Amino acid sequence: NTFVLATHNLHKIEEFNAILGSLVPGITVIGYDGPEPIEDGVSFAENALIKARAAAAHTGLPSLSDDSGICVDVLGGAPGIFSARWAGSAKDNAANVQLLLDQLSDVREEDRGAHFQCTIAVVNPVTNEEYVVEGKWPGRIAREVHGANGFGYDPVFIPEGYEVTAAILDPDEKNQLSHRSRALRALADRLSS
Ligand code: ITT
Repeated sequence: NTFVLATHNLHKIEEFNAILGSLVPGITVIGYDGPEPIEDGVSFAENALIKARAAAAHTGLPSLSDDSGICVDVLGGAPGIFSARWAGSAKDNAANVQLLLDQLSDVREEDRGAHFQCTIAVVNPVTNEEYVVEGKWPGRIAREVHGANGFGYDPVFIPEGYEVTAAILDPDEKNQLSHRSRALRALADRLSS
């Protein structure tokens, strides 16, 4: 019941461990710092599979990956798979968030809808099994950054049913609601069936 988690994003590892611990007793997720493959897929699922296949090939162990991002309605689903590098090739989170706020500066309240998406790929090199599961978290984009918890676009994402950003929520609350927790619940169902 040991899986390699193919990510270089420490926030994802933290959230995986916090969520999975209670969901799938006995599962162990270990980090993987092998070479980063080129993510040239055109969808979350393709990129998630690229990362999990690379880790599986490198380690010979069952591997997981997380490809995620924020999809903004009025931008036709962008930044989407480009969320980590929205403002340029460096993964500069403050610049990414600022660019998104600037792009939406003239957009009215009712048109600021968005969702987070998380796609998790599972690649088992022993059984040759591969699949993806996904989770979405609906909400809208705030007018300015608020809050210090979480990571990425959390300071500008107001979850549906809330008036504060995901970065104001405490980590436990985010982990009950988030796209990542929804995808991990789908994974837990799959693993137990
Ligand atoms: P790995 O590829 O190494 O896993 P990464 O951060 O580059 O790390 P992605 O290509 O999947 O991963 O980009 C995901 C980006 O989407 C991430 O950098 C954030 O900007 C955003 N994102 C994903 N999940 C998020 C969350 O729960 N809260 C806020 N932002 C999130």
